[in-house]
Amino acid sequence: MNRLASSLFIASSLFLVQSCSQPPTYEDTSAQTEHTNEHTKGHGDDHAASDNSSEHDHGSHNHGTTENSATTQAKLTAPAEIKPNEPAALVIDIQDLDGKVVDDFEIFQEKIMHLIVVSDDLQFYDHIHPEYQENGSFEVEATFPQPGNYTLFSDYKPSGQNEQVSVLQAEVSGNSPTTPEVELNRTKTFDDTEVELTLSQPTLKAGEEVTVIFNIKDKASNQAVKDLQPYLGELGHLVIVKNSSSLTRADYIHAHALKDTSDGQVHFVTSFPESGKYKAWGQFNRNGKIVTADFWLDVQ
Ligand SMILES: [Cu+2]
Repeated sequence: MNRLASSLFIASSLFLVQSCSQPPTYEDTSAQTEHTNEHTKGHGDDHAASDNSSEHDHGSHNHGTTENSATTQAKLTAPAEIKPNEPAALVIDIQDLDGKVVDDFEIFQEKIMHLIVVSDDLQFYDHIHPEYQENGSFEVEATFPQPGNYTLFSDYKPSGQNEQVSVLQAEVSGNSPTTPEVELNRTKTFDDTEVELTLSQPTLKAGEEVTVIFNIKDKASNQAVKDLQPYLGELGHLVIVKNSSSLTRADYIHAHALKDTSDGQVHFVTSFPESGKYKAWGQFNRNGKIVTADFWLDVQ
């Protein structure tokens, strides 16, 4: 009970700090209100079930759709004040919809939890991996580069259940910078890597399946890269977030790379639930160095 008391204390102090601007932001906004009494808990093989579970999911794999309703919720405990560029210790507690601790998870894509951190203007992206402690509690240090609001998509798989995406929010103190314009460039350079994005359709339409192709070249040689290695068990990962005033689970899409494509090409199949502007971040592993290639997409 000690731990509960301290986290309640921190949560309530966070509420005080943030209550002037908006509703308490430490609550997971993705959990649905319907309560499930049947909380099936898988039984322990100590997360040994790593890659098998994701093996069937390759290809199109949208979490952004409403295919499964939430069976869990996440609570974020953050420092009362988060400052730009100072590592902040975050604690994420996973509970069922009745508030009971969920403490049995499966590893998927090589990790027990994937945490995608974006600034609400979608300029900043980070993909980090909280460490499991005990009693449903995960810890990670995150650094937020600029003042403003951030959304954290916490992706995990309670044993025997569907993968869950819980949405958390954090606020970084200071004056938010003005939002840069949305650019729709299709070729961009990321350090020594040049990436061209091509799409199977000339116009992206809501609800239509599309293949998103990253053509990855070495900048110096201008040749397709031949040094791509698996990243978290796959040729690449693609996260897409819809530009919205307040981000929810429905704004989050995570697609996995198709297999067996030619050198320097990584294909993803996905679809967009609604029209609007989206930001896409493809992540690839060039011989141990992770390249994050981001592009804006305009969906009609
Ligand atoms: Cu991850």
